[in-house]
Amino acid sequence: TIYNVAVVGATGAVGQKIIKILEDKKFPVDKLKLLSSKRSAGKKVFFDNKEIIVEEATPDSFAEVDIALFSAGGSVSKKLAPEAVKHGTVVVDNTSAFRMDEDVPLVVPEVNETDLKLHNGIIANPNCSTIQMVAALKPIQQAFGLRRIIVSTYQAVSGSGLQACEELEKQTKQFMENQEMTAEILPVKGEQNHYPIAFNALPQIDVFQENGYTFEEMKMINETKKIMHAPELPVAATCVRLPFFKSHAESVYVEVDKEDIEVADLWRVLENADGIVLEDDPGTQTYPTPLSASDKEDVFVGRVRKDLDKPNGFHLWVVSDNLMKGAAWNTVQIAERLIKNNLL
Ligand code: 11C
Repeated sequence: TIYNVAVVGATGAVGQKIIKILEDKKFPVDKLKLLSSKRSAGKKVFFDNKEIIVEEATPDSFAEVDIALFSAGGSVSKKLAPEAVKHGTVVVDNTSAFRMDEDVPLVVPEVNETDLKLHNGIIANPNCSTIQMVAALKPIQQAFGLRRIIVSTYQAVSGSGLQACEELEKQTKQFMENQEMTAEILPVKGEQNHYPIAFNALPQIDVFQENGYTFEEMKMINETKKIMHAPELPVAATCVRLPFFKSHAESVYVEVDKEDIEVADLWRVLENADGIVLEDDPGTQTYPTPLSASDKEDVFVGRVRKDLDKPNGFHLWVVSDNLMKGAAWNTVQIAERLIKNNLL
């Protein structure tokens, strides 16, 4: 069987990756519809050696579309995903619009593929920094149980979009030429204060919530509990933006249920886990970095250490491409699993 597929946000960074992955993975596409805002409509994109003209996304765009992959921002998803569902289209949404809705499965295939069967037309793709953490922690949860998670992130600028990447380039040049760095976008577009990201670290990703945590931190906390089916699991997060373009890194501290576990036990379950690549050998300075993980679809884990005080505590370093497993690849993977499980 082949399917009519729509990509909403086709000219954006994630949309472009989605189109490339559909091609590379030979996704069973009959017709591919590329949709965007009015501003980008008319652009031409190649898919399978054929030119496709990008069309403006409207409520009527979804007639005869089997599956739509949305990555055009939360407000577009809120407006158009329900319209697509009315046409019988199944939506995989890569924004935060529906993630915490009870009737919307929030899925990382290696972690909770079976939640897909509960869908009512919309499946949500989690936040990038959440995806890579739960992918690495699921095999540990399954083998040893999880008692608590504390994560600090080292996140790439591409998570805030193309303009933020341009800002990092501009500030780097300004700094090297002894000029004052000008900041207009980061940490958050539209906020009152902006700080340089070049040669800096910004402990704010997305807007602050009333509890003093940022929205990115609360996404990591709430999405993790939902995906891992662990509403009572204590999770704390500190999210920090750093001046590199691609792939998020995370320092993750976990406490497991068992006290007689050693690093080798964690290595064993991580080595055998789907979508995880273990790169961990201090003797040869082997560990993943944002540069080494970029453009790859896996989640890389290294620096596994036992806590020096807590017998059930472990530290891990988790790195993955935020636009690949963190966004485009996880979205296409969900679509593949919907087909495999007869859920379209
Ligand atoms: C960042 N994690 O790095 C964000 C980007 O909820 O899908 C992804 C936002 C989202 O800034």
